[in-house]
Amino acid sequence: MDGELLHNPRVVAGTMDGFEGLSRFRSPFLDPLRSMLPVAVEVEGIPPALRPVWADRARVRGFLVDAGDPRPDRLRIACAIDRFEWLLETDQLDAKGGEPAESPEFVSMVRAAATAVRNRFIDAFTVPHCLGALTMGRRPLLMGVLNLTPDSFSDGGAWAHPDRAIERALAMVAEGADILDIGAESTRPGAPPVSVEEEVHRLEPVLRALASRVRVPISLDTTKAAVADRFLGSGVSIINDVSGLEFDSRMVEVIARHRACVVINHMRGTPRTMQGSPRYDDVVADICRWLRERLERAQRGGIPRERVILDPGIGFGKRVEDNLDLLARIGELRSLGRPILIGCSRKSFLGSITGRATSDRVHATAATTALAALRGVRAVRVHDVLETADVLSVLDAIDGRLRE
Ligand code: HH2
Repeated sequence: MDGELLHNPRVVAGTMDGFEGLSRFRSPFLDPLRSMLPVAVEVEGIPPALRPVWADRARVRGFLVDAGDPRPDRLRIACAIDRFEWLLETDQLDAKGGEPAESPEFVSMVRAAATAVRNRFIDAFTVPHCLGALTMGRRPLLMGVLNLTPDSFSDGGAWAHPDRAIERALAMVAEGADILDIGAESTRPGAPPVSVEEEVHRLEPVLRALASRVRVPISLDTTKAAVADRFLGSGVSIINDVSGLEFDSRMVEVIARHRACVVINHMRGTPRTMQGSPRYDDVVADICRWLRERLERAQRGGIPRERVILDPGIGFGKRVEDNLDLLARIGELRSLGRPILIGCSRKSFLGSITGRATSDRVHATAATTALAALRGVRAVRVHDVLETADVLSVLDAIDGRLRE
């Protein structure tokens, strides 16, 4: 098996912790000072009986090693960023005159860890979609939510009439949305499914009107290949599939054929079942592994990885503490080497913390937006566009001082 899939490497600690977005260092591979700083990578899939042997081999190779994790297949290895990079660029782990050869499995693990470090420091992405490309950098893109549903958890019914929906879409663009995310089936816990015909019926007038009227890319929040196929190419250029390409076996083919961009979102079960006692071993590691597998599957199905955005699915089959762990450790997902998008907007875990109703969670959402921006998330999906644009503008202005 491919080393990255087997070892699920994640950069877990180092120079990037805390409010790293305001670090004065630029890309470590351009900035020699930063490249000397240490990072730690956690890997899984270590044969338990070999863990002490691999730990010793890693120490000989100049790594700091923590082999004390109670989970016997895990290891943490740390060294300077530039040494990880050097290991990728050279064949220094392969046998050299006199040195004992490392086992291919060990080499594969170290290479996987080094790839995670390289991925972790990607500063900007260009993500092609059907009608152009998204530029995703230090200032996260703002994805404005438009639900054409009677039953969405926070704005159900508000934009169900096409005229109101179109007005709201244009207002969101004026307020600073970089992408519009339009959906016609609620994914709130317990939501009943909607037929293809009903979904198309809700979307048709709004997407037809917006296709020629908005300059920003339109993302379609759907899990149905038939709905995606119907609207890709007529204004829609991104598919936001909250099921992570799970629900409809034709979805990958449709996205690949249209050369669309896709948001792969993590969900456990279905909206009807997802909140039934969700449990994870290690929520961040588990979701990182899940996203890695879906990314691989998408690539095998003909969607180039350059067109994939990954989302841990805040609130989709997660307890409050799972959502908080994901946010606290969101930077680990950057080890996947793809832009991360998150959607915390008005969600119930914010209500659990603040005690506020859905319509009164704009400040709570803003806190998650600020955290996401500082931890290197590349897009935020929100209902309150104007307020979020202000949060991002202030952060960007401060960050800009470091670039001068
Ligand atoms: N959250 C919702 C819907 N779609 N897509 C992505 N990629 N990430 C998310 O976190 C996400 C999403 C749920 O929010 P909302 O659309 O407001 O509610 P509903 O699903 O009830 O329409």
